[in-house]
Amino acid sequence: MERLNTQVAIIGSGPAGLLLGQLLYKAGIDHIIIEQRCAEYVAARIRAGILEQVSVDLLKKAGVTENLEKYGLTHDGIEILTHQKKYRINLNKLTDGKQVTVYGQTEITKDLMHARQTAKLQSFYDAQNVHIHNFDSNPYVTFEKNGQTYHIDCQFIAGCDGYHGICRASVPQDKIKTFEKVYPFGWLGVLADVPPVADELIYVQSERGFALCSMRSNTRSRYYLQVPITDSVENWSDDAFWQELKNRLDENSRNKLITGISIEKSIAPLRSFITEPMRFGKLFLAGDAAHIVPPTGAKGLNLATADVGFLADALDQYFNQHSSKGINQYSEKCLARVWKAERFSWWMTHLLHRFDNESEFDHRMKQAELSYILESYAGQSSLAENYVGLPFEADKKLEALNV
Ligand code: RFL
Ligand code: PHB
Repeated sequence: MERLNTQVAIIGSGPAGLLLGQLLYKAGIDHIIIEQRCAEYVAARIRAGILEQVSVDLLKKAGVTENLEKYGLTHDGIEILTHQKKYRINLNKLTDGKQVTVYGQTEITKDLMHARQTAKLQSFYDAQNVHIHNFDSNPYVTFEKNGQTYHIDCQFIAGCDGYHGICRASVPQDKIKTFEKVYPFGWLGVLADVPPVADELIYVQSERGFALCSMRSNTRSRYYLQVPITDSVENWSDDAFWQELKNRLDENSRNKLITGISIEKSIAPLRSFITEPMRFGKLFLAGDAAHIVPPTGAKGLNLATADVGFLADALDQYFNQHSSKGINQYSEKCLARVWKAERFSWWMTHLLHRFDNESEFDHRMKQAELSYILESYAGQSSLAENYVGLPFEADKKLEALNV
């Protein structure tokens, strides 16, 4: 058995684990990443596309924005299409100058992995039988790789191992509470090397179901269709996908749509899920290990980076300023943000998707709510404020009203 020692053991090398590693490195904190998959698999996974400004700022702090600054596309608005009518949400004007950045999670992962390699930081990929132990007192991690057993003693464990990981599952049932909503549909996603149908994202509400026109660059598009959860990718030829997307678009977009061969096609289930608390002694959960949002609000990756930002600060305070304040506040601070992002993602999902079991009354209420949101300045402002990412500080305009 090989025995190692580090300050923080990070389980999982998704964006949460990798970004945490880079922020800890910048703060001079020793850590090791343990990942069950191979590096090539991790670098190739296709997922999120939209970054809030706070996520971009954190990546900047981690020193990994060279490519993002070169290839990321900043967007000042999004469009919502309903009943053949498009509404532009001017994110920039409605939020006093904020924007979002289109830059693929795949690219972020590659940039972080590259930075890690350059700094010669220690990672174990292909780790089998990963287990965490004693996180109430003297934590350690065990795993196997190439027939060798490893034992890593550490002061803290960061559970960044996603929704199906072992960290959350290792917490005794009576110490944890979870909240969950599973939706009766999924998103069928297609990636294709064709120019996007429009300069900005289009969220589509239609009687045939939700659709989303997104992108990764000016030459690579990402499109999604709401499909029943029982559906499978094999039922969808490329032609069938493009035809159904056209069916859900307005005439102008339909005519402009450029189709092509899909380079990736998959169905993602939609789920809302929250874990309370997010700290268990010397174990911290971060990112999808602690919470899942349906992708409609583009919040999953952004929540993961926000958690990791809080955790890196807390560990910096602990190791470099000998203060436990940050680690004691970690769970509460994250959850305050998590619940609001969960609410927004649930609400966007509810508003824009077709629910087959909806009563006529509920359906009409939803249409009325959508009309209100899209036709009122206050309504659009609320959507925009949430979409670009809620501020970390108190609302100054609201405070000014109460003096
Ligand atoms: P990840 O990315 O799942 O990484 C977890 C890592 O842990 C590893 N692991 C283990 N390692 C060691 N031992 C074990 N026992 C382990 N078990 C698991 C896994 O192999 C993996 O490498 O979680 P993380 O880092 O928390 O990152 C979360 C994000 O990936 C996720 O929230 C986003 O992709 C969600 N998401 C979006 N978020 C956004 O902010 N904006 C978007 O536009 C957006 N679009 C999306 C999305 C997610 C989607 N899908 C596929 C659900 C679009 C889609 C379609
Ligand atoms: C994406 O480009 O993958 C994407 C964009 C916006 C979302 C979800 C996914 O709300």
